[in-house]
Amino acid sequence: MIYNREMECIDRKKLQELQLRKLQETVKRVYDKVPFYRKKLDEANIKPDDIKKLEDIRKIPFTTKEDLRQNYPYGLFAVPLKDVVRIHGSSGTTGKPTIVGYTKNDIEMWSECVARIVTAAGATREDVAQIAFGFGLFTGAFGLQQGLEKIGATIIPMSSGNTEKQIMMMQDLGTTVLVSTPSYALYMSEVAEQMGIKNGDLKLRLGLFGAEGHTEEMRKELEKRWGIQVTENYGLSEIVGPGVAGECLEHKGQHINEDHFLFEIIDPESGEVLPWGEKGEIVITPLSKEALPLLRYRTKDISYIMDDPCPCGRTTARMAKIQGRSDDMLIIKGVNVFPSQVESVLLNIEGVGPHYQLVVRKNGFVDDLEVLVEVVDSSLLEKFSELEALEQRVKSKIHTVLGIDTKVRLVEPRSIERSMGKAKRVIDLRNQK
Ligand code: DLL
Repeated sequence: MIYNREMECIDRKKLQELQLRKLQETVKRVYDKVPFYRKKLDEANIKPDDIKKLEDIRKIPFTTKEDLRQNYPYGLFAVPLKDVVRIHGSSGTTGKPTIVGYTKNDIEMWSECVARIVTAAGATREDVAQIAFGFGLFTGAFGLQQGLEKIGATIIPMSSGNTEKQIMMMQDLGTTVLVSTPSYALYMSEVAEQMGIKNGDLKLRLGLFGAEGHTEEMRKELEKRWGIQVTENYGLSEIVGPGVAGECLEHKGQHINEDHFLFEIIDPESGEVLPWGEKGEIVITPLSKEALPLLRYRTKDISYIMDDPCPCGRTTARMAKIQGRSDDMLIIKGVNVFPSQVESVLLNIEGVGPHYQLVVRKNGFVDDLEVLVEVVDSSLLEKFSELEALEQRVKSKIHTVLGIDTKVRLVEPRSIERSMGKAKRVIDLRNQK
């Protein structure tokens, strides 16, 4: 099923014409309505009329999270607050959240985008969808709820946490679709198992997972544990929330809602635009937003774009799995390492479980990486020689794949903190004495 065939199967030339027209309108709107952008564009010596073709976007300076921070909370809004019907925010690790806002039309556009991606993932009005994202300032729960409601699915707004009740409801209410982060889905499967619930006791058939990445290996693990199809979707609050892109059942990347979001890939160091197919930082310009229209927002997410035809029939370009955020990248003894690479390695080793954590410490001028991973069978922890052999195996696998030496510590099952939202995989002790 395709939710909006006209836009999802659009001819590329037509799409580019549409994108150009919307880009021109957006630049004009922010120039007229947002003093920050007028100043920024004046300083760069650009007038809205200078945008004559899509490539002219490259003349426009980037927008960063820091710009949003400095204009906290409403400084970049392009409409008066009376026209804003909803506020959301992204939880910063420290300090104040980034505040975003939506007009009625923005909510309509957002719901449509989510309706498209959940349809692409195989959800229908027959489904009972349990939302296990936290309802609140976070965009995940409301975003998925609106899109799923739009396609006529039955929503169970459980929010995150309270995991045993979550599973009880799943069983009693006949949940068919689970909406959560992949790490919470993993934790929920563990709790279901402890409760003695088997897949056959549930009607679950589909996972709509997002808000953080998961590797192909983790997808297989989740599919096996729950006995379901796992799909992934992507988005960020500054752009709209979930609904920017999502996987179809071909699992060949996440289809981008290109009529609403213009993607570029840049070299994160130089800022130079890279051709599609090359890996770099995703930069997004939303093309339809009224309340918070940003220009060339730097996401810090690293990926690449594919535009070869997808067997599903959609003509929209697809983004590959996010490899990591540029600020998550660790440099261990001169080698660039993303936590997702370690995840792939660990999930291919028998005897260790899918729960892990990376601890980074400063050791003189270099950074040391310690990998904590749970053993599947706790009795192993008493068998010293077997334990050491497994530790060595993990160490050497990581060395073969990533080319770095790490410390490896095998720990008790269930000893690593479980996540009900976005997992914290990296513990950074570099700034601690
Ligand atoms: O996480 C929006 C969202 C909610 C997307 C629910 C999908 C589902 P933020 O809290 O602002 O918004 O965080 C955005 O999360 O820049 C990525 O680093 C990361 N992220 C989101 N989806 C994925 C994904 C929501 N599929 C940040 N893979 C983004 C990897 C993801 N990272």
